[in-house]
Amino acid sequence: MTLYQPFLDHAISYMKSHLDLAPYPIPEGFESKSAVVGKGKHQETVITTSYAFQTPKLRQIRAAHVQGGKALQVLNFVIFPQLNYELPFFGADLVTLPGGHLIALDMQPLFRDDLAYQAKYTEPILPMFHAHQEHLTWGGDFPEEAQPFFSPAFLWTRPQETSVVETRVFAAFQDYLQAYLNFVEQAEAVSNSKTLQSIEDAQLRYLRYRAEKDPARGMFKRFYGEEWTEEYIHGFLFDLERKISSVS
Ligand code: DBV
Repeated sequence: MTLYQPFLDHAISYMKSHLDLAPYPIPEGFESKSAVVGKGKHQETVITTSYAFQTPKLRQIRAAHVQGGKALQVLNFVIFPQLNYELPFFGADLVTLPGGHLIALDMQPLFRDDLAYQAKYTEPILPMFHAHQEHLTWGGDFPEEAQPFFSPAFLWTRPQETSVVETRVFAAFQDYLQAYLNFVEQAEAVSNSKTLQSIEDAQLRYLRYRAEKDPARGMFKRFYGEEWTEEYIHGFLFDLERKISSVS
């Protein structure tokens, strides 16, 4: 069992019991991809597996699970709400590289500086955030241009010990997902056309940033080549732009 498999298993089974999940199409060739990397006794098979679902309120729930031995494990899990809900994104980037673990967990706001929005989607989870942050110290600098996309409840940490990932980070992941599904349950559809436009704008801003700056791009290119990587990023991981242009 690899490091993030229990996270993925938990997320899928928890969502299955709390949401009306339907499959979300994964483009052909992207459900699973593997490559053999490294030389001699450092050879490893790196396999990337994709999962995707949707619900009436959630446009795309998707995970990318990269498994390449003890020193290369990634679970990137994002939930993109439908465009007629003001819900934040659920964003988890759980990364293990030869240099160590890097954990990003947040409910990423559509409108970070809007106080009413913060009162609704950040303040209720601050106690949970502080409880976890006590054990998971701040991970230090991260790209300044990414800051608008994170909430004040952004859990960002670089644990030294794998056991911390297995216990504290796993507990935080479960709590954040549970809190997120509570928000989803309570969310009501928006019909005001100005609000709808501002949601679409905010989703596109987020999505373009993530697609353009995807920190996994270099890794995927090395393993699977440029063409596969760009198609994976724009056609699956961050696909909103294409979905919008295909209906309008
Ligand atoms: N990150 C992704 C996807 C990944 C992925 C789709 C499927 O968005 C993995 C894989 N993240 C990944 C890897 C690294 C990071 C780093 C492999 C390490 C890159 C490296 O060191 O070579 C949060 N992820 C990071 C970093 C941050 C995040 C801040 C470190 C800084 C950096 O290298 O850029 N999550 C990430 C992020 C946003 C987010 C930038 C922005 C909104 O939600």
